[in-house]
Amino acid sequence: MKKALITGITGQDGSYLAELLLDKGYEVHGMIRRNSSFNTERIDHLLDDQLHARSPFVLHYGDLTDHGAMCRILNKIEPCEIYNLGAQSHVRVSFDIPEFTGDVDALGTVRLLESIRDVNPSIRFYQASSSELYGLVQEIPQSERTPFYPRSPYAVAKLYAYWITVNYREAYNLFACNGILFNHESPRRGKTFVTRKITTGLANILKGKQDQLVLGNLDAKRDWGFAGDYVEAMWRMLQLDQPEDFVIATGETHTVREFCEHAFQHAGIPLSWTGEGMDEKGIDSRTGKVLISVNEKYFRPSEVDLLLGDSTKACTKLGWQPKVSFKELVEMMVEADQSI
Ligand code: NDP
Ligand code: GDR
Repeated sequence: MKKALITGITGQDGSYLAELLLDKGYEVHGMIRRNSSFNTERIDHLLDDQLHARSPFVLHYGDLTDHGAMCRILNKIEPCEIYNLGAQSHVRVSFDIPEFTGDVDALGTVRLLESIRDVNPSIRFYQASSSELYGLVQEIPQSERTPFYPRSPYAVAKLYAYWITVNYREAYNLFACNGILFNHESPRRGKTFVTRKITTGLANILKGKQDQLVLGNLDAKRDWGFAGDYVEAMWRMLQLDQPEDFVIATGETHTVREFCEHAFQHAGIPLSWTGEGMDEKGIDSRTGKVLISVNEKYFRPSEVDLLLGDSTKACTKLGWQPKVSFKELVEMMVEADQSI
């Protein structure tokens, strides 16, 4: 039985990847952080499944800031694949806690790679790299050959993680791959990321629990896919004969405003817009009620305006393609939040 270790298993992607690997018959191990309250909400159903046991699913306390703990976990479980999904993953928050973000996202990656070198250099390694690496637009669409220009402490930390992964592949012959994943969302997306903020806000408005949704930059364009599709690409990368880096994206881009329009439309509210910049408002066209407004506190000191990925290489070499369209993704998230 193949054994995998996932860091960041309590996050959105960790939960989908754990399901995928268990379905493939893997023994799945996850590294979790000690928390003052429960943080296993996204994987509790897998822990419950243990009672009816399909494949073993085991959690271990550890942290990407703790090299000793990582070495102990690796020695104990002897995984053949490691998926490094753990990170301080919020771009806006990284401006407030840049040093911590660098410690976890950048140095955490080299700590894990060093543990692999120490414990077993034949372990295959997946690094959760990000389209945030592209930052300031150099080229559209963005592919594996597009130059990087990171625009946040998060992206700069992920840039280090990207290159240290490449370096360990070249210097020590490790089987180490970067997946340069564009934004991917789901009903399990953290509620402070814009898509889920919109769909939870909309559900609250419909239930009368919230009057308005307050957002930041409505003009930002993102290439949004479904997280369930994207974890399949991670797994495929580690099954290759040779380690390589891949862009994973849908090849479509939409503004935050378009995401709002489609979400509200799907809930039966036709939106129209008035005003500009900070004064822009999203209005219920039937009643004239203001449902969306803009507040500068959600703006970033430096923004990434446009992301649009070209995943031709993944299509050719991994046989990977996204299955869920933008419209289907928005509708899935709107419906899931309305049913809570
Ligand atoms: P989430 O924010 O949902 O999950 C992040 C995970 O990392 C959580 O399990 C969190 O644990 C864990 N974590 C945070 N700090 C540490 C630490 N110090 N040590 C160990 N674990 C830690 O992120 P996603 O699932 O959305 O993303 C997964 C990875 O992919 C991240 O690295 C992210 O940066 C990257 N990425 C995500 C994209 C996306 O669109 N979703 C696109 C491109 C890259 P806890 O639950 O305790 O907070
Ligand atoms: P992003 O995702 O920064 O792309 O990083 P996020 O959903 O936070 O922002 C997307 C865009 O929406 C704009 N925006 C807002 N964002 C948030 N969070 N809240 C708001 O109220 C709001 N209003 C407008 C943002 O300015 C931005 O332009 C995500 C994370 O998952 C990273 O870990 C990952 O690497 C990248 O995607 C790819």
